[in-house]
Amino acid sequence: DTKYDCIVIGAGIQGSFTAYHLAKLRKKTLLLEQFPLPHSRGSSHGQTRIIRRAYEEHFYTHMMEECYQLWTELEKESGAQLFRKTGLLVLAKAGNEEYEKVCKNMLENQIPWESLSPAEMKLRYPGLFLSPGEVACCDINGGVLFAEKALRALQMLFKQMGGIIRDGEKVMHIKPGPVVTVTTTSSIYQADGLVITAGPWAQKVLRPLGLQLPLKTLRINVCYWREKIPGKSGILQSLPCFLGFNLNGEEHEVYGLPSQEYPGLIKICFHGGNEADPEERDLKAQNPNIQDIEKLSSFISRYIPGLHPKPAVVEQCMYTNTPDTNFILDHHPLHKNIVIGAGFSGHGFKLSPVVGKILSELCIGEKQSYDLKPFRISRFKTPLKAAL
Ligand code: PYC
Repeated sequence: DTKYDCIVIGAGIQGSFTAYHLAKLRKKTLLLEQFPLPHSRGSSHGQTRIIRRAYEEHFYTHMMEECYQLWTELEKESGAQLFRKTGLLVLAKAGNEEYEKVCKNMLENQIPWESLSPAEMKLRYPGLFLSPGEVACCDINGGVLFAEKALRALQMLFKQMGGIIRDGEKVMHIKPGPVVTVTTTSSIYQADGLVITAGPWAQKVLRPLGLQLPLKTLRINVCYWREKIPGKSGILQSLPCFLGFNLNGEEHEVYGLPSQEYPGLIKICFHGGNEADPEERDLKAQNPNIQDIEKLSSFISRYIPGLHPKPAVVEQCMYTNTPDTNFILDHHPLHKNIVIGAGFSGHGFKLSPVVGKILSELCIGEKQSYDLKPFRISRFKTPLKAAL
């Protein structure tokens, strides 16, 4: 039978959480993925992601409350450990606007956090050297999510609830209507509702539906670093997840987290990269953006000098950024039974439990649990184009 209640296009973390919620609501759901699973072509691969409540925006901090509950629920249902608490350090120059907003938000929302004096920082993290006039605070319950394990757990539970996954099937055509028809490279399916969570392929899927969203796809260098002398700096044991705002004069945030991928290495990256077509990402991987890596090397020499200033491993990941880095969670402006989740802008993984809930509610026309104003398509100018 090829008729479903809902079809979800894209089996990354956002699509998989959406499909899981739909299956929980007893909707007959098909999850489509263009590549054979598992794969590392999009934005949901790798072992680790940061989880935190430390956000500038109240609405994300608010969404994170339920996300923590849903991540715990997923751990219970799957029997897999998916979270490790390390704390999340936020580092910045004193007076940095983003830093001030994050602290204010944590204070106002009664998030467990602490401001750390230079003496405390030195004591706790002897391998990390802040300069005078730089400040630090900690989101105490921040930590690491085990990304690929989470994706696998979700897809397993989705299938156990009767959900169908078809991987290695690329969507070739979508015909809107009261019943949506989706043609893939091997089949034709129909559904009452469609959710598009295609990650960096969102624009390619949406353009034939007359929608031109202001999305930029970026190729991110995911860098792993080793100690100059193994065990000497203690940095691998002591350093928790961190975010650095405008340190070393950089416009991008720098972030780091203990590496689960490579024992003995630590993951430290820029929260940004160069524009790239997702099809080209791996073709150009031999030639990573050297500038990014040189800037990271300079950051590391200054702040964490116990690390070797050349990355031991460089991998790639894609971000899909909106102009304001807020997500797109909305109906298609003309076809209300087509729902779009896009533009996760490099910070969507931790929020996927609630994103999936929101997209499932939009798809089946249920009352919304969250105010979706920050996520609407109408905040952009002229998103509608004549269908090709
Ligand atoms: O949102 O915490 C975050 C994050 C860290 C690295 C990429 N995104």
